Amino acid sequence: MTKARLYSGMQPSADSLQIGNYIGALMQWRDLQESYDAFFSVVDLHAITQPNDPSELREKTRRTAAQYIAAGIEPAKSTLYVQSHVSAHAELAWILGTLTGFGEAGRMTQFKDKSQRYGQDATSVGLFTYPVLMAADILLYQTAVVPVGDDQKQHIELTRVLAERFNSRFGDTFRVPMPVIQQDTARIYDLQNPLAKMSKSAESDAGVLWLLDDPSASAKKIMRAVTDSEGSVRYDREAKPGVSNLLVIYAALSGRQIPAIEDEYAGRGYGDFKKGLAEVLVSEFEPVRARALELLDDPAELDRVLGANADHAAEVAETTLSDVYDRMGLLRRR
Ligand code: ATP
Ligand code: LTN
Repeated sequence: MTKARLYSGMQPSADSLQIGNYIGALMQWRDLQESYDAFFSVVDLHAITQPNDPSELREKTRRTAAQYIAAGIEPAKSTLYVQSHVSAHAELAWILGTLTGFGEAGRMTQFKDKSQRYGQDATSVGLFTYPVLMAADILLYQTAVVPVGDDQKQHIELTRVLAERFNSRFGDTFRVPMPVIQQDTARIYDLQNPLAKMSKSAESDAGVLWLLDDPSASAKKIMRAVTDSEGSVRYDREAKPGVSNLLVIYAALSGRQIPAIEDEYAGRGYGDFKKGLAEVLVSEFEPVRARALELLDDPAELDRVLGANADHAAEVAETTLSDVYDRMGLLRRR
């Protein structure tokens, strides 16, 4: 039996991924690649919706790919490639843009947040159409499931709407994908501001745990994480957002349940708990970090792997794109 298709991606928007990307996305990807025909892209065309230095963008793209592999995505098993290597993404995005309402795109909360943060002058049309490009990524591959963090749920909903709209106007062309959101780890929060999502592009670095950071730097950030004055290690998202966030991270990285961790630290202070978490984090991340740095030592080999995977992705994508052009009545070149 052929496996159902899975698609996901991350932006190369920093030198290192953060732990929210790892827990909220990569850990699921690693497990899911066993049972799906998985495609994972480094979405560089999405990343350029923010200003980028060209040589830094190249470096961040390789680094993101290296971290996928280091975290356990296997390029021999899954298709791991760079979005801009497959021109069909930009082409289908144009097509889908013609089917997307202006108001519909304007209701995307990520756009509203980001455009507000950057101001009108720094908000590009590309940022506005970001979710349309994301829909193209997913629909090109006849994707069944899309594992993401919960911040991407609205974009997947738009993708479904666009797929259904196209299918009803032009005939059955796209598979309508389903999001897969692991609820308990769907949102890791900033260590200094446990009400905000941890993010690669956070304004301050103090609350972000980086996958490629020196382990001692990460341990220090954990020791300084915001907690509360109660002093007991107990999960309560409303009353204790800082401690609850640390518990979620602890549970995800150790594979243990939150109540078991609460029991272990009952009657002990936050200092012990944080030390325990720092140890778990270092032992999980150290091999990932070492492997990523090793891969980055040989960029030619990394580029070769990405190129070969892009060839496969392009083949699949072209089949869908050519069907789309045909159904819409674009005259095919002979
Ligand atoms: P940026 O700040 O550049 O937008 P980001 O760190 O928010 O970056 P993305 O590249 O946008 O990360 O997202 C990659 C994947 O990681 C997505 O599936 C997203 O839902 C997930 N993700 C990102 N941040 C978190 C988080 N704090 N908790 C859980 N999942 C997350
Ligand atoms: N917008 C996504 C990244 C992304 C993506 C995708 C995720 C771009 N294309 C396709 C899943 C499927 C984000 O995580 N910020």
